[in-house]
Amino acid sequence: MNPRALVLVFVLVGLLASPLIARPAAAADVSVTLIAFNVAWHVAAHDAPAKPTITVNPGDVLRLRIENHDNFSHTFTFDHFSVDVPLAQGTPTNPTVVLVNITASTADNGKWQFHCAIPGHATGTGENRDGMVGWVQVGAVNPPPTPGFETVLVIAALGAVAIAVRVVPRRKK
Ligand SMILES: [Cu+2]
Repeated sequence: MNPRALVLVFVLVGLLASPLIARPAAAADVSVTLIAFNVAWHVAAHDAPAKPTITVNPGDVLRLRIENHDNFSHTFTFDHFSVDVPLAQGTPTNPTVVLVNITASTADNGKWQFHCAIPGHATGTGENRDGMVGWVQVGAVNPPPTPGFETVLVIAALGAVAIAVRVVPRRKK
């Protein structure tokens, strides 16, 4: 293969491979207010749905402001991230506030359940509790689609290289 063709090969392969080695989005701070109210978790407001799912990307820091608006105790218990903090009784206007930071790594990809450990507030075991529960989803809900688009790109790159090698005139010796 002559040198010009070789350069073309490198440029094409580099261009076409660049999306495949693109870095993930930069890590972000995700600030969420999680409210314990009427023996249920809500994000940001009482009338937000119970059993919320909070979504973050790997590398993000989830900065939770946890408020207890009930006039009895709760806990914020998150087995996967080894968090278990008590929440003393509060009121909507004068809540008990606890700050919890959770750093999600790629090893945490998946959907993880948090709950309240006060007896009767959540039932069941492990990741399958019901009642006063919620989830943190780290990363995509579904894994990325099987390589289809990338395969097409690679085939296109190889085709382009083959054409380039034929079109680029050979140097006369
Ligand atoms: Cu509780």
